[in-house]
Amino acid sequence: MQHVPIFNDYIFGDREREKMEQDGHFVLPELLTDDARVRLTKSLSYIESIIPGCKEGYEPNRFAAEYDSYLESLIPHPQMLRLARQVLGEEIRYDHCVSLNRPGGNGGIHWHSHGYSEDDPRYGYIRIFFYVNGFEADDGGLKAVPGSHLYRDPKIHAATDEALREGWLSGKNHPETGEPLEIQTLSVPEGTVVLMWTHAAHAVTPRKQDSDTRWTVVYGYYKPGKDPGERWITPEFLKKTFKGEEDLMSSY
Ligand SMILES: O=C(O)CCC(=O)C(=O)O
Ligand SMILES: [Fe+2]
Repeated sequence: MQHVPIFNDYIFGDREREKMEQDGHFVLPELLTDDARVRLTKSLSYIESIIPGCKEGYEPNRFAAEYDSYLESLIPHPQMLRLARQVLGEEIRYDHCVSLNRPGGNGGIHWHSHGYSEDDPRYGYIRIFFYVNGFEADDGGLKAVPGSHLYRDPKIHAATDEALREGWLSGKNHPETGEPLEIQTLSVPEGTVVLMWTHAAHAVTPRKQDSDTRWTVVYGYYKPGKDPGERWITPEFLKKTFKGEEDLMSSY
């Protein structure tokens, strides 16, 4: 199958990998091509339109790639897999594709982290966020805590920045630099891709009432070897095979 490019040129070498290891996330501004942004906006608008009245347990946002062939085509896209492998190494598995559209008035999401292989850092899991039309810090903006991922805590929770500072963050330092852990707010231009290790503490600020929809989709990939837990893939979709990438859907 012909793959239309989705990414502009970028560099992800030793220096970038080191920063990702140190911070827990890495921002690739304006990585998405104009063509990919247009197609993604169309696909994500479609997903959003079919949510009302959808089947419980098989929501279009949670199983986005199963409802839209363009979103599906990105799972084995060579540029997507190259990027995932630049972080995780050669052996990778697909975990989920979830739309994260946030219309005006959307409440964002509280501080949290996710899990995978808590006891063995050789196995990693990343989210690849496509912020199709970007965001401002105070308008559906992603926040993170550089270094928090190194604690490999899958159960970080806090309702506010204050609660996080007084709770989980309190007294914690970056294990490598020794600096106190601090909240970082991001603002990113359209077409930005953000990579994030699964144990990183992150949150999203509410979308302003009169803002347009923030179009976003996330793809999860991991290095196999541990139980990834529940994957948001139906048994039918799990049977899919992608040419040259026959292992991508298997769990281990
Ligand atoms: O909506 C976002 O930007 C982030 C959502 C999130 O926390 C996630 O997909 O894990
Ligand atoms: Fe999350």
